[in-house]
Amino acid sequence: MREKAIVVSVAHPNDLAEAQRSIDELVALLDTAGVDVVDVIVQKRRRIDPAFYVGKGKAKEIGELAQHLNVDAVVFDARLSPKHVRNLSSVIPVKVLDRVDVILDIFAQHAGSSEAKLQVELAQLQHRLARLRVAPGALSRLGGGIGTRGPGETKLEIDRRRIQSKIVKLKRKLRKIEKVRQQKTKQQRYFFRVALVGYTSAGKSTLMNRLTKSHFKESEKLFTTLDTFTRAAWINGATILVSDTVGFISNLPTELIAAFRSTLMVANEADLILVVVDVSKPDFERDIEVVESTLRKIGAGRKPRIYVFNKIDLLPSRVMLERLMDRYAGEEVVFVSAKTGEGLEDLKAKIYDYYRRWKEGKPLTPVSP
Ligand SMILES: Nc1nc2c(ncn2[C@@H]2O[C@H](COP(=O)(O)OP(=O)(O)OP(=O)(O)O)[C@@H](O)[C@H]2O)c(=O)[nH]1
Ligand SMILES: [Mg+2]
Repeated sequence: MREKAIVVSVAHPNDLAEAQRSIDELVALLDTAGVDVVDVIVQKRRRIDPAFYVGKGKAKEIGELAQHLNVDAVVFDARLSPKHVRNLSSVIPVKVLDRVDVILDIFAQHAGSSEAKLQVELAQLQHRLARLRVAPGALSRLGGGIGTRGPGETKLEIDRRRIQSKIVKLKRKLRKIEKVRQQKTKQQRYFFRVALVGYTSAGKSTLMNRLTKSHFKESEKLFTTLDTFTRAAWINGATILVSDTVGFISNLPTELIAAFRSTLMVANEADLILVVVDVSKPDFERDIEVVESTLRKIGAGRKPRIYVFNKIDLLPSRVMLERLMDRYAGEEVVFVSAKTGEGLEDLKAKIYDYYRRWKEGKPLTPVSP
């Protein structure tokens, strides 16, 4: 059954467009998590309230509205501090959640492999532990549904010491899995390795399926892929290993980056990174920035890369495509549609170029857009 929620955002008066973009993304995240947004409240202020995030009066108002609209949760488009959660929960009679809770919830619902499940559980426990320090009351009345789902026994685990010992155990299990993976990557280093990275829903899995003739799940929902899959592609007779990876998003919770470290390492170990970008989004350049900063965080900032500007079939006109091509002329950019197949031959030719240089032992110089 779908839940209902109110979304709350604090917007700087000079940056309303950015706030709206972020709200739209949060609404899409909530939709993926199974939650309908029945109202959006935007409060314009220059800085957030240190105690109540939106200010106490506003928080009370939101609490009343939540009751009136009979919603299951109030979701703040932010990363709330534990203190915010505690104070807000004292005046809002339903679940108080933030962007991190929503992303963690989606990850919990989509985790398939045992490794992904362990990684999500670890991230959730760490997130919960941080909250517990200040807001134990707010947690105990979470109930069920969004914000409370977990792949393991985490559900209503609220005892700090048990959480801590669980974290230790999870980390140990994950290290074991990582060792096995490292063993595998050692065997793979004789091949040229390409990693697909990019914003969530950019079309990484669709491209992966095209390049390697596979059938991994593609979906308009966010964070469909949480595991790393590697398959071979044959380009001009060369065997090239292609890996699909978990998507990025702005403000990807640090807990998740830490927990998914070994999954994200695939980008680090690759010889070449394909940054897949959905150029049908008007603000795709922002997505590129997010991807770049995430790559830096995981230590892959200097890897050679090709920018794969995807979904060109969705651009409103050919003129628009040509304008984009002009703007990026001379850059390491290929324009494709993973859906129609347009541009894929260009992409393969480019990948092959890198492969040849790698094979000849020539350095693959990093590029920037
Ligand atoms: N029109 C169009 N749609 C595309 C194209 N490439 C991918 N899509 C669609 O975009 C959506 C997301 O594609 P995915 O391949 O699942 O994206 P992803 O990057 O793997 O996303 P996550 O795994 O969720 O991070 C799907 O509905 C695809 O069918 C394209 O070139 N054109
Ligand atoms: Mg995917």
